[in-house]
Amino acid sequence: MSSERGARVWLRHKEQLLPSTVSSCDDASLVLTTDYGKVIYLQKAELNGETLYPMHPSSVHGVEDMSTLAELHEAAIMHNLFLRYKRDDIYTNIGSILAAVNPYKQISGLYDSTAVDQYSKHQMGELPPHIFAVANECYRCLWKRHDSQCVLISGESGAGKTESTKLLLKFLSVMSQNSAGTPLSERTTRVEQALVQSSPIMEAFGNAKTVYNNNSSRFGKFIQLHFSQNGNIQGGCIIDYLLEKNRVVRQNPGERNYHIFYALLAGADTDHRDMYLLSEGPESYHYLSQSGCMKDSSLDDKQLFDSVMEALKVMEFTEEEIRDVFKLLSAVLQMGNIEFMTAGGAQITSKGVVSNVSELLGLDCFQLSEVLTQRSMILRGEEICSPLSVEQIEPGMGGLDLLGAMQANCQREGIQWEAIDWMDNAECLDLIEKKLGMLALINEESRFPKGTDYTLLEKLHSRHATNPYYVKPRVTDHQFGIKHYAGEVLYDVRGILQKNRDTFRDDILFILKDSRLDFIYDLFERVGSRNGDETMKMGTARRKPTVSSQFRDSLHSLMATLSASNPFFVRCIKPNMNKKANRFDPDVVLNQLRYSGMLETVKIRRAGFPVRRTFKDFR
Ligand code: AD9
Ligand code: MG
Repeated sequence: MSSERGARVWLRHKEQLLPSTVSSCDDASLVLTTDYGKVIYLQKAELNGETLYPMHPSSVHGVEDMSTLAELHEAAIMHNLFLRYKRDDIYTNIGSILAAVNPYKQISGLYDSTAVDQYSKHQMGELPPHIFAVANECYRCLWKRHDSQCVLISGESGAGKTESTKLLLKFLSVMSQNSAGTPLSERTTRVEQALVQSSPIMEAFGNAKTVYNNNSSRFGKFIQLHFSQNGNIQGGCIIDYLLEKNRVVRQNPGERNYHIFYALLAGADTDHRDMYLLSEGPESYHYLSQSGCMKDSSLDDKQLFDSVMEALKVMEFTEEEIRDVFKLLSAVLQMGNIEFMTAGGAQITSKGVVSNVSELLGLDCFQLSEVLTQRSMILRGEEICSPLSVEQIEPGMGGLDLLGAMQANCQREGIQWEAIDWMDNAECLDLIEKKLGMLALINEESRFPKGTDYTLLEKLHSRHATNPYYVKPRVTDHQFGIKHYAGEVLYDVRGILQKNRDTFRDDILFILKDSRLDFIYDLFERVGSRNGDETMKMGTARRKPTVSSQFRDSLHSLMATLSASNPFFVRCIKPNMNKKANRFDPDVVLNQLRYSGMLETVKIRRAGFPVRRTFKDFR
């Protein structure tokens, strides 16, 4: 009966189970069309109950909660996502976890005010799975359970984490405005407005087009909201992790710098353009043109400029502050255009650009030229100047290049979030951050005066080569690898210690602190105090925290916060690598289902513990 025309079946084909439909059959043979578009011819004699069997109705029709699927293999889970995705039902529950497949298109009505209203009036499970259902449950739980709530959103680059976050914030801000039925105080509305308006600013300065995502967040973030007893948001904070600073000076082919630079060029009117000493378009700036990618049809730089301006006003930035920020951005762009030639040491050939930069930053032009072409140090109370060669300067112009190689975007997000999932990633995490783990070794070597990238690599290899999660590449001599839960990643040690130390040349810092502009002065005054002036005077190595130790500490504190909260999980899934709507690539999705441990999740949920409460809470 599984071989009747039109029958829905599972076909085992090359180690995979494929959801299929019988398209025709005769006494000896069978033609099947898989849901993912392949046509397969089979001889009936070759078939048995293992290779072909009927699909259970729950799989045929699809279910809102995976734990009610009768068939529990990864193919069935993926097929269920696929069925729903085709109907624009992008959300599916896996017990209390929400799976969200990125539609790469606007689905009408999905997030409008009617939807907000509906989900705010229903309990979890009464309406189809939705990010608003999670938001609502989370909001209700604040009072039901009397503890803090957290939502962990994970997924690879472009899967939809940022969009999900914004939807959560949107829902919560509406709830906050409607709460308690009391007349709104002016302050409250301001808080909600600021909450929603923080996104355009954060995205303009911290997101960029990458090959994976046209609006990729180049930093991790943790958003904390505080609610009053009557349910409105009183305040909040955003903690960011490891911004990819490197991108300001260098981008891979096909990628862009941070959105704000293009927005500024597209949006500033003639007067402001003159004030910021900006030239025409992005093509005149090395930092924007080097990658060969300056535009994308999905990105409207002018419109972004307008929304950032509006947001900055809502956030109460003054005209002067906005002007100073844009001047600084323009100065960064111009820095990238300074050219050098060799004549003795390095000489600046583009004097006009240097004078623009000094004007924008409120610096002395001569001092700036000096500090760009020679390095001065205080040694035993005396100032020693040494000229720099062009080769020494060019990488130094990436003096903004402060980011460690330890950061590989989606993997780094994986490291953050996996720790609190029940998929056991503990051994890999130990390798990275336990006592004598990799981060500790990198730190130790950064502090060690004779340490080099290669002495570090030797130590890593010798201490960890036998760890099953560590990779010692056979062919290259400048890499080490980690087998993360989502796959193996190789890291390059070249430059890693310098990036990890994240120091700022003192002589450059001093002239920046000499700026006529308060804004620039304030900015670098803070860097100075972070550098630790006390120890500098004593001439010893600075004890400024390294990038990796800061990262480790911030993760520990994040973990402490999260452990004290009741978690909700949203797993974002990317349906294809082409950023396209209506395209579900089974290989791409399967890979994500595997490493995110979704299958295990369903099994655990099905084992009879779909809802977990402590006895005390239950009682
Ligand atoms: V990254 O790790 O920051 O590079 P994210 O944040 O996971 O990544 P993002 O939220 O930026 O991905 O989503 C990528 C794009 O997918 C968005 O710019 C939208 O064009 C698209 N997207 C994501 N979620 C939705 C959605 N719920 N509805 C419509 C969506 N489009
Ligand atoms: Mg993002």
